[in-house]
Amino acid sequence: MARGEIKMKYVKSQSAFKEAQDHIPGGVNSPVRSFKNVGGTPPFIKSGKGSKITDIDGNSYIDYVLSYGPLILGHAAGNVTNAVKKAAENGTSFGAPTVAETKLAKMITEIVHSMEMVRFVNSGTEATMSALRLARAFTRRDLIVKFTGCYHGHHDSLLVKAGSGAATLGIPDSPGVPRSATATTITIPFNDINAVKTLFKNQGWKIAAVIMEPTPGNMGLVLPKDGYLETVHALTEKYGALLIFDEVMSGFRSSLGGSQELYAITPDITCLGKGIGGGLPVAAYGGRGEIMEMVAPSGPMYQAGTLSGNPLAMAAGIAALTKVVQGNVCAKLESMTAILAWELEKAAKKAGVPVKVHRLGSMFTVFFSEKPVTDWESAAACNQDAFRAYFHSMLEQGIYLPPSQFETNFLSASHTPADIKKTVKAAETAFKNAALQM
Ligand code: KE4
Repeated sequence: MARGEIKMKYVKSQSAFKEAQDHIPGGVNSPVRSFKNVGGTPPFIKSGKGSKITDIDGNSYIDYVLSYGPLILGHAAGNVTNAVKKAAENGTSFGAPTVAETKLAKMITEIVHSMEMVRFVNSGTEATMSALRLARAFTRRDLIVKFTGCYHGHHDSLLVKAGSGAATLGIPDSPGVPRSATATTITIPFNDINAVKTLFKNQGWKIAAVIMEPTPGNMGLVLPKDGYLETVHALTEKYGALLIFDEVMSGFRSSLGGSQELYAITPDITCLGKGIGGGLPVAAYGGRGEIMEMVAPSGPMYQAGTLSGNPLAMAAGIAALTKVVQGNVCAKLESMTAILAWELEKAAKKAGVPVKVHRLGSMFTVFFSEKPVTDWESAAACNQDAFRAYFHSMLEQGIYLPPSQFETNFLSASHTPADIKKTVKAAETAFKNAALQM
């Protein structure tokens, strides 16, 4: 333990974790939360407010997980909480259309111009699963292309060489996924332009769609090489395949209109999640009208959901996006995140620790690597022991980071310059701990 660190108490979380493991696999409802990759006990969170969370032992943290992206405004943002309370007083679900769904859909189509129409679902997994089915229905082709290290949720056909929790736990190809489910999924390295050119040359006319995180966040944050996205897009257009941008994480985070706005690329279908629900379960897929008209009941491609477009989730999403747009939040977060990334790089250099800090909009990742990180292979080669030492030192100092090298950190509109200052100071100690592992 480096000097200056306060020893957090986790007595209540330890007993809560023990009990949870008797009733829930691994004690968590999503694997990355288990701290299995970094060791130790995951703090059980009691509450959040703004940029802070407090666990059941009373420890308080500056939060850079923010529920893995949704909380662009921060925890318990007043307008979101009030909107959900008000909606709940009128009922929680109807199984019937409401005007709130149209309102949020219109807001999204006005921000993400490639989405002329939107269908709401309940998770990013559902959004990408439905987008694949739509692409296959529209093109009448079967082959899907994904990229190693990209994560699109846990449905069978895309749980192949996946990032995020699958990579964190070292199970990028999960048991239980039958060969038949992945037989039409082709996986190639991200940022390898020759691989995608060769694939299209050989099989382009059989490809229904390429699905990608344009700026992957599930290997940690990895950025596309110059011209890469443009080339992928041109190849899909040349061979009549659809381009699906999975912006579940990057939407309203890399910029207001997502990475498609930043890189000026118009995908055929876009998947959104996280930020559009203000912390409630909402995701969506959408695209050109002629494609979306294929979706039942307009067209024959079936997709449904009991709680899709749920009134509370719609209220939260409308309140959150209204504030994000009116408050010019993305631009403000751009500069604060850039300052933090620069200061972290400086602190690592001072501690003699080789890192690559990648930053885009309000997202960033600190890779413990001397070499550039451009794909899954180089991300996986990072020094994970150094990451673990850094992670635990930051946690001990009240900075709550995603418990995996293969995740992205997030800022919110509630983070303050004082939070940034405290985070950088903690990192100076944490990098010293990391240096002992290198
Ligand atoms: P969900 O099914 O978890 O709502 O969304 C899946 C998904 C799809 N696409 C992208 C680009 C995503 O990042 C995700 C989910 N992201 C992870 C974090 N890397 C969720 C956190 C978790 O699995 O607990």
